[in-house]
Amino acid sequence: MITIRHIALAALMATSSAAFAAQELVTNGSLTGPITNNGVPTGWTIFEGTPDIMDGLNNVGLINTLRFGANPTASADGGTWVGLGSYGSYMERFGQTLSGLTVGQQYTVSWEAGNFGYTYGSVNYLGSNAISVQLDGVTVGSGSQLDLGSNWYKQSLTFTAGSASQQLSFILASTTSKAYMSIDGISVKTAQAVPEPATWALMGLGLFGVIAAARRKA
Ligand SMILES: [Ca+2]
Repeated sequence: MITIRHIALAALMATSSAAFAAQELVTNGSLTGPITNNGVPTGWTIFEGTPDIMDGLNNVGLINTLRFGANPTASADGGTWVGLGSYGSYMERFGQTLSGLTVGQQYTVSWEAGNFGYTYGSVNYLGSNAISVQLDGVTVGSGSQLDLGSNWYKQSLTFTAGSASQQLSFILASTTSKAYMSIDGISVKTAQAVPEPATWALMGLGLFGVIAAARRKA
């Protein structure tokens, strides 16, 4: 039998999920794919240079290659990640197109970043750098600068959608620092909105209904 308590609970759950659920807009944000030198995981595209798919045992996308400047641990996301290099005018950039955006809506892009570098003989990519976020090829912001040995830090920034479909990409911020950084656990979601007064009122009404129904029962 459907009681006022059921209706009130349903209303409460509906308003809560509408207010707090945020849909993931990134495909394969875990960057899961085979170890590859010059390649990115399914769902992603290379826009500049030669990014690599790697993990803690396979540097620059080469199997059994421990050429890290500093030893990495696994990221919180786990599995494989993507390595991005910078060397003067040579830059590496990868990304994917976000669709279904609402113009004027704020979104939060978050990711994990680490700086484990690359060293082999006289070849050294050991500098400090930051990971920048680009929308349609224009930088909208950067994570914090990380020195060699920085072992996975959560980064995020907020942007406002300018059109329903925009190209999201990642590139190192400094072109002068010869660095090789790691990125994993990429996510884009609607920026957490504070529920509007009408939503709070509905939730309050739902709670009131539950309490009233419970009292009647007692
Ligand atoms: Ca991963």
